[in-house]
Amino acid sequence: SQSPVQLIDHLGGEHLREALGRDVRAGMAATPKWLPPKWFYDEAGSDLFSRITRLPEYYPARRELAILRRHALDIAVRSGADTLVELGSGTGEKTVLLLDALSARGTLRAYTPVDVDAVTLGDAARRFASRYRGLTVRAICADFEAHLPLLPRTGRRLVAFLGGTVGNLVPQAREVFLKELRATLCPGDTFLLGADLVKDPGRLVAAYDDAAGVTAAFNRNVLRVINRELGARFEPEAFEHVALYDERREWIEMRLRASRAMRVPIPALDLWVSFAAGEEMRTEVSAKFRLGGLRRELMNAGFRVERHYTDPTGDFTLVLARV
Ligand code: AVJ
Repeated sequence: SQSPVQLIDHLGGEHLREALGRDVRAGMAATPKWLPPKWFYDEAGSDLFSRITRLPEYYPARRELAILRRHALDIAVRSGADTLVELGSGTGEKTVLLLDALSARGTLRAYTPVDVDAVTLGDAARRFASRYRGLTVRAICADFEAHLPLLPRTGRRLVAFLGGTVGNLVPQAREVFLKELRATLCPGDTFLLGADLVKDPGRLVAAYDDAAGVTAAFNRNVLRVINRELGARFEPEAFEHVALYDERREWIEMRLRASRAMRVPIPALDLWVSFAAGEEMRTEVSAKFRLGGLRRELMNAGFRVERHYTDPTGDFTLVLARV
């Protein structure tokens, strides 16, 4: 017997196209140009990201899984949650570990995955509904920067934000996000945050510039999304993948570099965008953290940090916090 699956779509109809259009218009008018990383994740982009998580250079996914394998039960016990809310849930590879732990405790009732990619979200929702008998799956297609106040407030919740995705937010946006999230939580709710830690720049850059070129394809995918949704005519192959580590700001930046001068039409925005040869636009920031700084950011947003779990190599950390 299949458990109930509910799909709530905050990015349906014209919403996605409008939000993308606003971001592209703002980003293409800026100097340097930029695009927000959330638009990597259509179905193809989600698949490419899954492939990234299996690359030898991309250590964060493996480290986080190792931490969860070891500590998911402790997290489940401390949270006491009956509802898992997962921001940026993707294909849900690590979700299983949390759901298994919560279900072993006998408290699990509901899973609320939240993701911008409706296809991947629907697949994951159905998969989890058939795997866990009696689990209510409430899948929410939404942008966690825009739609936090719309998340359901039922149950005692463990909100998980894994993979280091918090690093996609620059410090100012992170502060806003953490405060907003804190405001949506109730006494008894817990927050589990995964963050990639500062380390040797060589390893960091390799993780974002893999030998097989999967990250390069992922990076260029944002141009395909814009072509499809806004009728633009970017030539993805005319842009080179760039990954660099900014040592001062302690973040990875991914960029797309125009290999020659170009003018690109974006009909839905009634816009032509010019690129000089060699011009770079920023497509992602992936911030790397230090434990002290992360704790401070959480405390500053009104969280109480209960525990942190770091893998033996010190590459990655999960922080469990309460309101
Ligand atoms: C999904 C945001 C955690 O920043 O490491 C992987 C995305 N970008 N390779 C990250 C990503 C390039 C990833 N997050």
